[in-house]
This record gives sequence, C-alpha cells and structure tokens, in this order.
Amino acid sequence: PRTIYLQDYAPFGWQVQSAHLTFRLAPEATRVVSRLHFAPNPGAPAQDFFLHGEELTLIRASIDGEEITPEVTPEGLRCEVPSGPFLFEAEVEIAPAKNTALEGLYMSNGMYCTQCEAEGFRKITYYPDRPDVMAPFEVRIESDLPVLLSNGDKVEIGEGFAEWHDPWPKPSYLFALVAGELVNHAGQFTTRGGRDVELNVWVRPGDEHKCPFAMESLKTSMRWDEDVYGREYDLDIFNIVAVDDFNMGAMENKGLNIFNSSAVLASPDTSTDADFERIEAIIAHEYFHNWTGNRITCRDWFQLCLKEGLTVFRDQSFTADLRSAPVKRISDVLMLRARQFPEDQGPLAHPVRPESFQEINNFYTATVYEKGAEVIGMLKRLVGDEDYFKALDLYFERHDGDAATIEDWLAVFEDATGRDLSQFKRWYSQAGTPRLRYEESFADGTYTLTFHQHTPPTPGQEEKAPQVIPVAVGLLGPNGDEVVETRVLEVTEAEQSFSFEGLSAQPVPSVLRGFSAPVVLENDIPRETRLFLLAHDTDPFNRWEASRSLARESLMASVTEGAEPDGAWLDALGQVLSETGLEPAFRALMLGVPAQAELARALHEKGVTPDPEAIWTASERLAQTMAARWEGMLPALAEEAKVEADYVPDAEQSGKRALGSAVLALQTRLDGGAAALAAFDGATNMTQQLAALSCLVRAGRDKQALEAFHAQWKNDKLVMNKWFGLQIALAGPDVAVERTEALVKHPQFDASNPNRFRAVLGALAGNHAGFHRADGHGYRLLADHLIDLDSRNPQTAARMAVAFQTWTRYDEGRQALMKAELERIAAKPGLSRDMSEMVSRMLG
Ligand code: BAL
Ligand code: ZN
Repeated sequence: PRTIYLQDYAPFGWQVQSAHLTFRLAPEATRVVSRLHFAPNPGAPAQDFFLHGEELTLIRASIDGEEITPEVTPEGLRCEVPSGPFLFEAEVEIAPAKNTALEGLYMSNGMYCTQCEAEGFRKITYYPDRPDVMAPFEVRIESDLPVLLSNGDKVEIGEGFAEWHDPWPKPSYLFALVAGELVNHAGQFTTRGGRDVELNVWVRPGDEHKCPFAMESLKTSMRWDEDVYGREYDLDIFNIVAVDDFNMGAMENKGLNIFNSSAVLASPDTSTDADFERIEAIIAHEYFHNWTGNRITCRDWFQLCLKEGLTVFRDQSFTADLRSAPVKRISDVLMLRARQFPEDQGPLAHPVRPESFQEINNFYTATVYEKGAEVIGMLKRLVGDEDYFKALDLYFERHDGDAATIEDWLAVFEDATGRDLSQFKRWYSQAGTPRLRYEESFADGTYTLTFHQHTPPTPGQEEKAPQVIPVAVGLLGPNGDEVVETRVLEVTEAEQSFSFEGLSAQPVPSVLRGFSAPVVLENDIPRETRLFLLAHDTDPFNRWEASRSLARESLMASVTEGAEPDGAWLDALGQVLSETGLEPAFRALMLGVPAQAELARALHEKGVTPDPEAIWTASERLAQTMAARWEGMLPALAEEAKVEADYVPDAEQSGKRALGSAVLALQTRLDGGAAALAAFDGATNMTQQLAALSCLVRAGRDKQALEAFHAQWKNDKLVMNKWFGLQIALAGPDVAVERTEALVKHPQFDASNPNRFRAVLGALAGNHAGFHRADGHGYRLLADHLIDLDSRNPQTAARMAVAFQTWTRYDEGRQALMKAELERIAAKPGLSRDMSEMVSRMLG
C-alpha cells in the first residue's frame, strides 16, 4: 500500500464554489447526481484534474453540459478540464444496503445514514475528498421515507423529498444524510445573540423516552461554549440522530450530528451513571466541534489533533466544570495510562501529529485524541488561563473558515502571548512518553529540585530532544502543612534545577500535581514519603497517585516475591476512606486498584517479564485482603453511599453509587455474594443492577442472575451489550475464552454490529489473564474474529487489533503465539489496507 507523507502536502488545483447533490434513495441502487462548480485555485501547483471516488458505478459525467468519458480507476476519476471555471456534473450508483464497512452511505436497521470522516465521501460520489476543499452544499433527498435530513437549514420538505442548504463552506468529511422512520424529541435554544435554534434528537420509535438526557446535555453544552469560549451556534437547526451500527462514538457533521446509539440513548433503567456521564461528554464533544473542527477545520489529516486534541480538552473541561474536577482529572489520567501509554511505549507509537500513514482511519488514536488534549492542557498551564483565552479568541478570529495547521495554532499562541513555542512544538512531533526523575537537596533553608528528562526511542525516532515539561510542584512541611503552594516549574533542559528559599526544614515535595504533564515520573519515592503524601497532600490527584503507586508496589511485590499486601498502605488508605469530608466519588476512586494490564506494564518497565496468571492471583489476593481488613468499616460506608432521593445521574448521586458499588464488591469477597444477590433483586436502576451483577460474576455465582438479566433485557440492544461484555470481562482466566466461544455462537451475537463485536471480543481482549492464557487460545480466538470482520468492516477490525500491541512484553512462549497470530492475519489474502498497516507496524 501507498504511504502518504505530511511533507508532500500540496493544495488542490481547484476550489469548489458550490456543491449540489441529489440523492434518489434505494437500498441496492441509490443514484447520486452531483453538480459541482469548480474554479482554478490560484495558489496551487499545476496538476491533473482528479476526483476521489471508490466503489462507485459511473452512469454519466459532463463538463459544462458536454458529456465526457473520464479515465476511471479504483481510486477515482481523471479528465481534461477548461482553464477557467466550469461545471462538473456526474451521476453515480451506489448500494447502501451492501455497505458493511459503515463508511460512506450505508443502512442500519432500515434507515440510511452516512459516515464520511475521514475518507467516506468518496464512496458517495466523485469529489475532491480532502479537508482543505470547502464548499457550501445544497442537498435534495428523494425517498418515501418520512424523515429526510442533511446538513444546514431546511429549504423545503415535501411529499417524497426534502431540500437542505448548508451555507457554511465545509469539507466533504462533514457531509451527512439520514433517511428513515424516525421520531424526534424536540427542544429549543436561544443563543445569547438571540438566534432561536430548533433542536432535535431523532431516534427509532420506542426510544423516545431515552432522549431527554441527551437534549439537556446539548443545551448545557451550547450554554457552556458561549459562557466559557464565547462561541455561539450558527444555524437555525441542530439535529442529532441515533444509529445502532456505527464505527465510532459519534460524528460532528455540520448541523446533523450522527451518534452511535450507545452515545445518545439514556434512561435510568437501561444506562449506568458512567453511561450518562459519557453521553453528556460525547454530546458536548460533538457540539464543541462546531467551532473547533467545523468552522475551523484541518488542512490535511496529519493535523487531526488540531481539532481532536482541542475538542477533547474542551469536553474534559466541560465535565470538570459540571461535575468534580479532581475526579475527572483522575479518570482522564487512568484512561490515558491505560490506552495512550501502551501505544506511546510500543510498536504503534506515533507523534500527536503523525508524519506518515497508509490508512488515516488507523490514526484516530489515544495519542491523537488524549495525548493531543494533554498537550493543550500543558499549553494552558504554561501561558495561564487569561492568555489561553486571549489566544483562543485570536484563533477563532484569525482562522474562522480556514483549514488550518498546528503551525497556525502555535502562531496564534506566540502572537497572543509573546512566547517562543518552538521547543513546545516537539510535543507534536516527538513520539513516546517522556521520563522525568528528580533529585532533592537541602541546605541553609534552600531546597533544590534537580530534574532529569529523557524520552526513550520509538519506531523511526531514535534520538529525542528535551521537551518543555510543566511540572506543578507544592511543598509540604514535616507536620504535613503546605509550606509552598503549587507552582508550575518549566523543565526545558535534559537536566535543570529549581530552588525554593527561606524554608525552616527540609520539605516533602509533591511533584507533578494534577498530572501536569503526560510523563512517567521515574523516582523510587520512599514508601514513607508516599504514605505521608497519602495522608497530607492537598492536591487530590497526588493524594490518589500516592495510594495508587503504593498499591502498584504492593502488588508487584506480591507477584515477584509472594509478599503479603502492604498493611501500612491499607491502614493509611482506610483512614482516607473514612474521611467523610471527602466526596464519595473520590473515595470510590481511591478504592480502585491498578488494572492487571497496568501491572504488566509496570513490571515490564522494571525489567520483569509479566506473568498474567501471577498478576491475576495477586490482584485477587489483594481484593480479599482489603475486604477482610476493612470489614468493620464497610457497613458505615454502605450507609453513607445510600441515595434516598429519586434517581438523578448527577455527580453527587453518581459518586455515592460508585462508592456503594465499590463497597458491595468488597462485601461480596466476604459473604460470597449474599449482599450482591439482594442488591441485584432490589436494584431500581441499571447502575445498581449492573454493579450487583458484576459482583456475582466475579464471585462465580452468576448463573441465575445472568438468566434473569437476559430475560429482562433481551430486546434492548444496548443493555444486551453489557450482558455480553460483563460475563467475559470479569470472568476468571480459566473460563474467559470458553465463555467468549460460547457467546459468539449466541443467537444474539452479531459481528456486523460494531457495538456487539466490541462488547464480546473487546471484553476478551480486556480480560488480561484470560486473553493471555498460556496456551494461546485467547489470541487465536481474537485473531479468527478479526480476520473474519476485516473482510466486511476493516475500520473496526483494525482498531481492535491493538490488543496485540504489547506482544513483545511477555514471555517467549506467549510472544511466539501472539506473533504467529499477527503473521497469520498478515498472510490473509485480500487483507484490508487498515489491517495490513496495523499488523505490519506491530510486527516491526
Ligand atoms: N471526528 C470523529 C468523531 C469525533 O472525534 O468526534
Ligand atoms: Zn472529535
């Protein structure tokens, strides 16, 4: 396959002055008639006229009314064109019902929908399908279906047709069309500038009751973007549509966001608190794209982080504002470490702005999204809030309507703040997680911290230069009082010292507060110091971090030396758990212990080959010890976690339920499932029901509860995904593979639905000890299903192949087995470009 390079960027030779599309919808033979007004692009180099187009049947084409016979290849169409402006017209035929890749125009449960990012529009018609070509679109849809939607504002809706006009020039990846038997949950929003906006959440009949939360989240997002970023909505209508078959979470198409139904439908009976929070965040994320992505888009796909990193950062800030900022930060870091660190530290490592790709779909990664958001967070920390918003105002003013680059983004910050960001730019170009270490000295009242940084090599990048690392530091006195409040130190050199004067005694440092940079802190901080920070740190993140690292070390000692869980840590943590002044959600997080995959990574970093079975055993033992040690405390915690009021998925109630679920998990270790059975029977919402079911699965007492759950929810696809996933994700290592094998034969398993596929095979990949079973059956099962899915839906298959990215971490036997599966996938005739790129990168 061809590799595309950032350095080869060249503008398209023409502008599209307007795009007019007519769709005559039919499942097997949809006709798309396009009328595109082109004019030469004055700044572009000379080039052939080439339009992207894949899997299209060309019916006819003309230029200025004259029929032409273009040269058609599997990638597109080439023809001679006049030297001035011209009208290009074409008619093509496509088969949405046969589109299993879910890119372009496809069908889901009898409805038509589209997914065009990144390069799906070329499966709809011939077009310069690249983000720097922007045009206003007029769309006419002809169909007997009752609801016909596209981007922008309504022009006319009549019997069997609808016409839409989007006045905002947009790239083709933001095009959307929906047609189906849908019902709307309607709402209204008046912007602060006085524009009345019609809001709709469109769903299949029967799902109406699952819409109100999404609608409220949308309004809250619209208000927040006005209040915090000064950004208003710019059309008279905003539509959201829920679709069952969708590769991603959701898509920010201009004025017509299309959502995976899992990211929009919510009700207390069927959704957990975590689902509600996720839905709120995704609604916000897609809405925020209207400015960061749509009004200002990306020049090319290498700049994907320009819109995604910024928009993730914006949705994270939104959730932090609405809920608990410390809890949100800890959750985000957990996610970053679970998903982005393995990527950054393995064969798939790539810069936040990659420099080459074969298939752009493979770069919708945790690095582009989550590390991309961390980079924005660091920039804000470095320049301060006031200058950050000054720079953002300038960004919106200067680049509205542009397809911009990272260079544009950084120039805005340089111009608004006077800072030189040339070194900071390395965060965009250097892959890998920087390592940071510090040394302390104290003399004559002066305390000095000396930092050392380095970044290990990553594929294609042997040498790394020092990066700008904002390190938030506070100092605590020997009695636990804070003697120096949080200060952001800018570490820019490989080695660099910072002094604090006028101290009466040697302080205890609290370093990297709030996880101020996405780095690995390599210090072996003494256990006593961590216990001290756990007890006294005023920074909630570092308080949590102290406990987490003690947990990690305790578990690692268990794995490598068979050590008992660390009693001093458990006692100190017990103290924290009984601090009723601390919010329940925070205490619930404190009760979490490192995931088994996190331990595997930590062991690997220490030069120890991780043994998945030993890690599982140590984790189980720790949970058992926690329960026994805190037995006396559990009833009081359970009492505190009780919610008497009607169900609301807000931070306060969710926090209490999270604490209650964590307590129930410990209780189950003591009573073998009695309390969990009672909780399951008495559950009044999905959060409680699923928490109880999880406990029963872990305890191996799940048969009846799983049957009851199935009987209750067999007709609800989203809830059934939980049923499928849970019993694999939480199964013991000896049964996870067998359960997966049984569930893929279940009549309700449907590999063509990405949510169901991920629920089942993703759960297997996430069950560390089960997936890494020594005989390799887990590997083989996943590979079988990836090969099968790749022929129909390469995008989802390739993304799930990352389960193999850590293969070199394990023992020789497992390495050989995983490598063999990767090679088996690679050898499959007709393998997609998506999968072939992923597998070859992992094999190195
Ligand atoms: N642009 C793809 C989906 C999202 O990041 O919002
Ligand atoms: Zn996004």
